[in-house]
Parts: sequence; structure tokens; C-alpha cells
Amino acid sequence: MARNGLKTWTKPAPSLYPHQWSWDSAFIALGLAHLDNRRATRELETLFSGQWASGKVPHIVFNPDAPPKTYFPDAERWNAAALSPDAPDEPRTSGLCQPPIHAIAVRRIWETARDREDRRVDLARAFLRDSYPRLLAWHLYLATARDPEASGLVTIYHPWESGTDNSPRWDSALGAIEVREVPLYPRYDLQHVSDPSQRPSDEEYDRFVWLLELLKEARYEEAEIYESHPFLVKDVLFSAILVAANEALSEIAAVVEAPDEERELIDGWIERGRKSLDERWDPDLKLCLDYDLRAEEPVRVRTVAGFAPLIAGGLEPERLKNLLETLDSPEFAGNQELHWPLPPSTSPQEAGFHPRSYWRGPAWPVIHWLLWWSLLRAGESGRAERMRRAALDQLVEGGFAEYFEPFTGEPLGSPDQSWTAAVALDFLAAGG
Ligand code: 9WN
Repeated sequence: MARNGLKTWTKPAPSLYPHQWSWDSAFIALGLAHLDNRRATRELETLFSGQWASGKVPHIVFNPDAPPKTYFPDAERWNAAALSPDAPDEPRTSGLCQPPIHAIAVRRIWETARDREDRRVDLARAFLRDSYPRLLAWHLYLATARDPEASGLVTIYHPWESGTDNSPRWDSALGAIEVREVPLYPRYDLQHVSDPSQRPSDEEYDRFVWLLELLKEARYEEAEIYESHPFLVKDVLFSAILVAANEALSEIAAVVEAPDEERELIDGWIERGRKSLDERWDPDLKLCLDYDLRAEEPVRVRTVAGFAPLIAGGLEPERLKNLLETLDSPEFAGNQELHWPLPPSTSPQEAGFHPRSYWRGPAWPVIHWLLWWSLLRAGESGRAERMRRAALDQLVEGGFAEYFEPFTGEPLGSPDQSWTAAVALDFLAAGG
């Protein structure tokens, strides 16, 4: 992670990802909090310098010094500031967003500082004061522009927003899109992995790029996108992370003594989010399902996103029991063929499962972190500890890879992935 560090922020990976990514940076700050609070705060401050006037935190803040021809789509292709009055002129950003881990990271900075010497506590408190309005604006954007129905669930416009880009969760919605002429584009990403099957396919990329062009046609205007965009999905993983982040924001609000109305607003979001996730429960699959607004149907695919209610927390005992049964079953971490008892991104029993392809099957350490942390919050300390140990064993054997082949443990994707190292730091700190 230190090697991937630039002046005030950290690249997600040495060469595959030369810009700053939103949820990567939040995980990075969370890990850095254990080593260097100042560096952790600068990481998030740099990211938030790209926040849009609408409150949106963009999924990429572009690095003007990135070597040319390393990552596509670049800032020119997004053309955000020219198209939207909400986008900042500087730094240049993408037009999408990613799951809101940020408040969870800010709270971690507070947790690692609050029992230390006065100066560190004061600096952390000052950082919380600066961050609070930005986080509130970000969550407000998600609760309104991304949920005009006030349903409690966040609508995403692109698989990149989910952070689980080529998951089979998106196959049916992507399949229904009529792709017209996609402007020519390069696959620079394929230069950085040992074989192309580890990255999304060309068909998937055509759809990713086509959706980007449509968002540009709509000038990144939320109402216009809601009217015309072919990909509108209520993402349960994103929504659950928002609930957990709102819990963190509520604690931050208490530290900075925010007005009561704001604290009530945040508490209301938590309640609404949990209730709506419960409504997306599938009793047969014993998982929570995304909802495709265009097709008007739930997305019946078994992926780790199905554990969303565990991440959102506040579960009834029966629901928790159901989720743990699914987690321990052969559909996920209980599959006897697995190299480590860690849930693969997609259930090996799904038709769309692929053990080497990105979010179609490989095991992702950040997801293990999310589930471990959620198990702890649910009071499942024994299970959480088993997951923490397995997750660390995986890294001891395979290094800080982006993702792992779940049956062989082979490291895949980019080596030296920053957020993998970041979650390792948080896992280790929890071990005392
Ligand atoms: C597109 C940086 C990002 C992660 C995502 C992961 C991958 C980008 C890509 O890398 O996405 O945003 O080019 O594949 O899917 O979760 O934030 O690590």
C-alpha cells in the first residue's frame, strides 16, 4: 500500500488502476487509520475534493500525472465538467459513484484516535467536523436523487457503480439493452493481467461503454437518466452499505454535536433502509435480491450481495439464522471444494459462475472484510473470528492480490492491490 501511495492519496493498484477510486480509498483510509491518522485523513480529503455540487462522490478522481494509455475510460471520455454544472472543473472525475464506505472509514479514524494523546484526539475531532457536512451531503444525494421513490434502496445506473462490475447480478439487465454504435475504445486493462479471462469480456465492455455514452447524452442529469436510461437497478449491497454507513454517520453526528433534525434524518434512513432490504428477501433462496426497475422484477441470482441484510444489521433472530445457514451452506463458504472457507463472489451453484472471472466467482478480500465486520456487529464473534483467520491465511499464501481463484487459492487480477492490504491491517488490528 505504501508503494502505491502518491503525495496525498493511494492508487488502488500499481499499474492497472492509476487514478483514485472512491470505495478503494475509503477502505485504504480505514486500514491506514491504524498506522497514520494524518495520511488516512488526507486520503479521504483528496477524494472529497472531487465531490459534485449534488453531493455525489465520484467513483474515480483522475490523476493528471497518470501515464498515458493506461486506463480507459479516461477523464476526456467522461467529459464530466463540460456536461454537468454539478461536476467540479478540478479535479477531473468520472460521472458515476460507488458504495459509500466513507463514513465507516471516518469513524475508524475516530476510533483509532479517541483514546490517544490530546493532540491526536483534537486533530481527529477537527477532521470529523470537516467531514460531517460532506458525508451528510453524500448520503442525502443517495437518499434522494438515487431513490426518488423514497423506497430505502439505492438505484444504480451502471454495473461499475455496484463495485461488482461483471457480476451475473447484471446479466439480465445488460442483456436487455440494445447496444447501438459504440465509439471505438481501447482495452488497456488487459495489458495488466496475465490472461483476459480474469477481466470482463468484450461484450460486457461494449455494454459498459454504451451505458457511459447514454449517461453523457443525458448530461448526467438525474431526472433525465431516470426517464430514459435502460439500466436502473435497486442494488441491495450498495443499499446495505449505505445503512451501515448511516450508522457510522449517526455516531459522527453525535461527536460533532450535529443538530437534532439531521440526526433524526439519518436515523430515519437507517430504519427505512433495513425495512426495504427486508422486503427484498427471497424465502426460497434465503438471500436478499436486487430489483431491476426496468424489467420490474427481482434479480434471482445467488451472489454475495444476497447477504446485504447482514451488512445493514439490526436483524431479527430468524433472518440472521437464515442468512448464516446460506453462508455456511455449499452454496457459499461451506462448499467443500473451496481452498479456504470463504464465500466466493458468486455461488459455485449459479449458472453464471466462473472461478477465474473477476466478480463471477473469485473470492475478494474486501467482501470478506465486510462480512467479517458485519458478523461481529451481529454478535457472531466465533464465526467472525473463523472468517478473519481464513481471510488472513489466504493472504499469507497468495499475497495482496485483487481476487483469488476460490478452489485453488491462486492469486488473480492485479497483484499488490491496496485495499487488500488495507483490510489486512484492519483484520490484524482486531487480533490485538
Ligand atoms: C471500474 C478499483 C476498482 C474497484 C471495483 C472493481 C474494479 C474498475 C475496473 O476496480 O473496477 O470501476 O476497471 O474494473 O470492480 O470494485 O473499485 O480497484
